[in-house]
Amino acid sequence: MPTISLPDESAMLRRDFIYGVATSSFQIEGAIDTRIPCIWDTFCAQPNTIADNTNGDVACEHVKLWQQDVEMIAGLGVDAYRLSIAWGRVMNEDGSVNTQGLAFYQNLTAALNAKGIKVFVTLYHWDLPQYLEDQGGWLNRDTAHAFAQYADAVSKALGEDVYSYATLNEPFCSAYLGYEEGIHAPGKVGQAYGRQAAHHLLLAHGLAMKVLRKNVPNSMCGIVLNFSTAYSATDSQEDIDAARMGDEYHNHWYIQPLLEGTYPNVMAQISADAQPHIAQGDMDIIAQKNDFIGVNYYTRAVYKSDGQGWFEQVPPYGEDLTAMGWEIVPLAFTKLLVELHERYDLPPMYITENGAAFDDHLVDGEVVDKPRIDYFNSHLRAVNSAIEQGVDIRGYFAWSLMDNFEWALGYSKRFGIVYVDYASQKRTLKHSALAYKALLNNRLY
Ligand code: IFM
Repeated sequence: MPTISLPDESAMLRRDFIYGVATSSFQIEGAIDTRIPCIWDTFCAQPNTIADNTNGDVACEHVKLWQQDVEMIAGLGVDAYRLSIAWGRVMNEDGSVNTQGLAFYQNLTAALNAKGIKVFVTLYHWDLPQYLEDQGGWLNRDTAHAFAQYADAVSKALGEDVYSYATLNEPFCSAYLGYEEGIHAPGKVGQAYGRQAAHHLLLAHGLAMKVLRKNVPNSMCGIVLNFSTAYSATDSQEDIDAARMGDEYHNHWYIQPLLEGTYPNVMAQISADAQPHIAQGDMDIIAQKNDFIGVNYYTRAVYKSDGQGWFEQVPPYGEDLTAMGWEIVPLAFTKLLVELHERYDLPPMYITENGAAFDDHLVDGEVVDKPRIDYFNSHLRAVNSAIEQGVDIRGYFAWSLMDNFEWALGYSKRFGIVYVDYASQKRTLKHSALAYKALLNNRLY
């Protein structure tokens, strides 16, 4: 079986480098009857939104099978598990706390800690309660305040049993895919929507950070951002400018306000009516100190000029693609991390997601997923290379622990290192899980 290996003497072979696996609530939990509806329930119920017409009603039945899943996670030998909390499982519409829902996460956290597994919680991985969307969702500033109340309830209940709290997962996806392109819930389309949603998400992060600082001063608190390293399609000045704009619009739009309290220059190229309304003091709230930044990386983005002073993305080319059609470019991962390090005064970073979907098949009880092992091998080495160049990276989470609901693509794409047979809910460790486990067990010092 192919292996995952790192150079001898790599800092990533030290025991203090944290390895984990990651999931999110809507993608695995199921048990829709024990939480209030969220925007993804509504979105899935609309025609032509999800490739295979599925939804999150059952998913991986994790709410039912969580104890078995904890055993499986522990069996992998990971140091940490990154999960997200379903807002609508712990808060009721009237603002009161759903104690049963909270108890689910308290029990989960306790079980993980009892096995020596650090718990990395993400408070918002896209499942906004529908009643908040009915009041404007992320276009309504009040949602940011509601998020801070929710963060207060969760952090008071779970406290410092949680090693790390991330406020948001990938605000780019919530804002751009959900409110600007409309291919994710809630399916709104418009640049002004996308930009305003992004601003309120960042504001929500800042407001929640203040709450977390008070409630859990010893947990590591921060945010998780996704990046696709920006490349120019050609050496022409127009395309180089386009790549810079694409980079600012999709990547730096989220990190620059957090670390420097300003939006990137590309803001000036957006029409005035699409620019977000920014209230006095917002940028200071957004630019709270973070204990860490989580980086999610999957692929790069290649840009060219649209001929009118703006950018457009070139579809992925070449043969080295995942089942998502995403280019496999580990060098772009190193480039991203080193450039972030050179550009910003960064807190420590965790790679909070990295992985790939491939066309997996369960044959005679085995899933031989060599391409995924190769992906992990090359991308872990890319992280190692960034560390060698001075980037402070403290951990790595494989996306994902198990196959799950891949948003607009439903269950048609499999990202797990564990195969899920959705009919029986049987989990089977893929070869990539065995290779990951072997790497973790072989750490020397
Ligand atoms: O499945 C998603 C996850 O929810 C967020 N980051 C990207 C993954 C793969 O698309």
